Amino acid sequence: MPPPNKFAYMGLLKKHLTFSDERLDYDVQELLKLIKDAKEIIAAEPSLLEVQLPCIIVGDIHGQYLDLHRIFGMVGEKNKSGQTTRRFLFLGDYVDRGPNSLECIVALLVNKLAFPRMFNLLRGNHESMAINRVYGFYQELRDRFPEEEANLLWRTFNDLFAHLPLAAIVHGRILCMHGGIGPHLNSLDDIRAIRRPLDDPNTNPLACDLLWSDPMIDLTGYIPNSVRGVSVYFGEDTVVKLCEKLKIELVVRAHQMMLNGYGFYCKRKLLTIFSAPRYYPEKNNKGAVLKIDRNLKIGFYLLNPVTQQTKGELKFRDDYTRKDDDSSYMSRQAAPDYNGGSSTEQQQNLGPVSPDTGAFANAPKK
Ligand SMILES: [Mn+2]
Repeated sequence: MPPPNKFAYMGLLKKHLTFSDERLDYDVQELLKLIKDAKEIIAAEPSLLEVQLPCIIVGDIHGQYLDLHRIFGMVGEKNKSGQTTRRFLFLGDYVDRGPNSLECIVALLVNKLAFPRMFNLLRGNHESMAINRVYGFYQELRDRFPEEEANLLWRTFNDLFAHLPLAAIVHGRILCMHGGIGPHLNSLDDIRAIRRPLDDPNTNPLACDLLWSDPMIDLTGYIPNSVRGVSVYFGEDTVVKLCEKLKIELVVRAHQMMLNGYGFYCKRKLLTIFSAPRYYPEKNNKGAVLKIDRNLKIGFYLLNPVTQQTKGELKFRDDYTRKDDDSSYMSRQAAPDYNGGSSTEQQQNLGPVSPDTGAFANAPKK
């Protein structure tokens, strides 16, 4: 499928087809117009997207623009004419943490405009003001533009983020979201009924869980998510019951770094996909992208944790000791509040990049 004739953003689209590890130059007025046009399409979509097969599902990107390029290259997505051949579902967390939040979100939005049905974008917990104010996106804009323009761009992007759909159902059988499930989710219509825009997704309990919750091993039911400071941990029984109730086969979510890029949970009824390799450099994690064919058969593309600096020397470290099981998930026994430990200690154990928390979401906003 080629881009539409006389596509207004052909120049911008082409700019993103070329692999580059430098920041791109953008025209602020063009960006503002792009956001406005993309918002129009996104706002008209339902809160629960319906996605057809085959499709490629991508987890957290977090400003790692080079890795977004690797993903497009891996799945054979792009050729020089800008043709697109794959249907994508992105699970959110496009911005923050990495060095190129702007390139990532602009690349995705311009593709959304060129191929609205092929590029499906969900909201992550970082697509919200309270979070991307403090985890990198705002600072990146301030570094790249004069203050007034940076503030305007940041507000305009966040206004678009408030309109992003919150979940997707693939082929009627696979439910996808950024964070996970929660006690307020009893039917697909519950998701469809969420009104957007949602400036602060945490004001809607179901939206908050879709963006923030995490699975926990050895847990029954739900408990407060003490590491995130918002939403819940959910146990295997809640996944089993939800699959029965909603007549779905699988839940696919992102939101947590997996050493292998992906990790099954609950006897393969839930799958985490994380697409930002070396997100924790000291853990040398892989990234993964999920491929679902038209017969619902799934497979993975893996991104090895190489960079131009490491030149692949760490490529094989741990390759043969890692399993595709639940090893990256929190277990009830290790939970920070289980034996009187504190969540602060838990986060410090994870090294320089700690999991994002929603504590800021409760702080007074500017
Ligand atoms: Mn997240």
